[in-house]
Amino acid sequence: MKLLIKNGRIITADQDYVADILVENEIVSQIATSIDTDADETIDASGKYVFPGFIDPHVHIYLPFMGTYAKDTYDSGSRAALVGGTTTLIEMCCPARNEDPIEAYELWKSKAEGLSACDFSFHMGVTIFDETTPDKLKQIVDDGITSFKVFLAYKGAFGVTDEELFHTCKLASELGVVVTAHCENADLVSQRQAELIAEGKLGPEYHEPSRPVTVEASGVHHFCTFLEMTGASGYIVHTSCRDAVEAAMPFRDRGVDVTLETVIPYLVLDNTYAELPNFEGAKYVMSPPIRDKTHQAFLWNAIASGTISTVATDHAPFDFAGQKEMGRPPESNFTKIPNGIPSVEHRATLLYTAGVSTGRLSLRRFVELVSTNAAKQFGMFPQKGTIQLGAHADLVIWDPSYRGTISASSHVMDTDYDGFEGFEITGRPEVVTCRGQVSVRDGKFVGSLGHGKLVQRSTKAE
Ligand code: DUC
Ligand code: ZN
Ligand code: ZN
Ligand code: ZN
Repeated sequence: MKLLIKNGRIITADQDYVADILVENEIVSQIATSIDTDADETIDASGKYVFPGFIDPHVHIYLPFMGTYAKDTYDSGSRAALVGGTTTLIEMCCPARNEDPIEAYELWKSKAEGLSACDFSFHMGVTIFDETTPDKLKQIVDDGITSFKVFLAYKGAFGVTDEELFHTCKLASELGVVVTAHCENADLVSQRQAELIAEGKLGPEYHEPSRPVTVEASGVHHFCTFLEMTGASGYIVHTSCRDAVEAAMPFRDRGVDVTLETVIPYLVLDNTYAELPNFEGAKYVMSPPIRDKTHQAFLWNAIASGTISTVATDHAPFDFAGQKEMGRPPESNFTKIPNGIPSVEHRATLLYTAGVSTGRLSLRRFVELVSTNAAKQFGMFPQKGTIQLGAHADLVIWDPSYRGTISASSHVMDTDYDGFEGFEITGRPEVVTCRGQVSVRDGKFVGSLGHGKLVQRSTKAE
């Protein structure tokens, strides 16, 4: 199969030029000003941008959580990802504390293999650490899973003790794998929740006050201290506020290898959504919570300057009916609202609309934030995250002239609401290829379920 893409404006983290791209056997085989060859398919990309396939390094697809299950499967989830230009997902594998890591890893993998239309990998959740853990984790790392995930929050479900955190970081440092971390002080959160409920504060608008910015900053400080003590490389997922980012800075200045992520909801939503009438605020409950607008402005500067390296989603989809509603007062309260906002489909279009179209981000920074930096951080570069000879032909042909409106009535994700309902977008992926397979055409999924493969990622040492 030979695919020829002509006259596109190719934009990578460090280059911006017009050329033709030839794709053969899943990889980019030629890039030149003008390629003339008999191709099976030729796509005219004049007036379009060609980006490397986007990578979402933080999603949840299979997720038993808060008494229910996240809504998407790899069927809906990978189709939604591809329509949004995302050709690779890194999912959090989140075993319960009594679950065997190898069995959990095999279970999570079985949900994706043979079903996912896009490529995928996992961060291996470490939710318990005993004497059998190192050997088991080594086996998983040998399968190309070169990052761990720890939760400082959600004690009892996934959260680790400090002793376990120490051993996890030690092992990661030894193996050259990255420790990704959800940083919120779990005990402070539960104490605050109990206080608010005792005061009769039950609605979704109390979710944010139950986990204020200082609680997140405390988690960041705590995690960074463990990185410093063990020499491990860390990646802090979903930083939501100035305080969390600033808590990491002194460690970075002292040479601790810590990278920061934010997620798209924090960049385009603010905490006024939590106050919507009729319990609609529940649609916007995720953790860490959506903050006020001053933090949003700070985050935009931090992604533009490079202080924050990646924009992911933390895609964790729950229906409003039957799932978010589990936390509806007066019978229930905000602590029972499943945490998460469906967003895997909209990350790049929202970032482009609110970032590139407004002049806040350059095209090349956009590519770094949605693709290249994640590929580098998680051992996939230059196979993924750029457009060059020999790289995977994961390509997004982007139409900057497209105008549209986000709606649950047209989205691909399997939820009954869309947190970005009515948002107008400028630009979208018109054609998307995943290892050479045309998977999106005219913005619609045309790929095949099961095409996606587990990505072989390298460690920091390799
Ligand atoms: N936060 C969420 O909002 N959902 C899933 C897990 C998490 O950390
Ligand atoms: Zn998290
Ligand atoms: Zn501390
Ligand atoms: Zn998450």
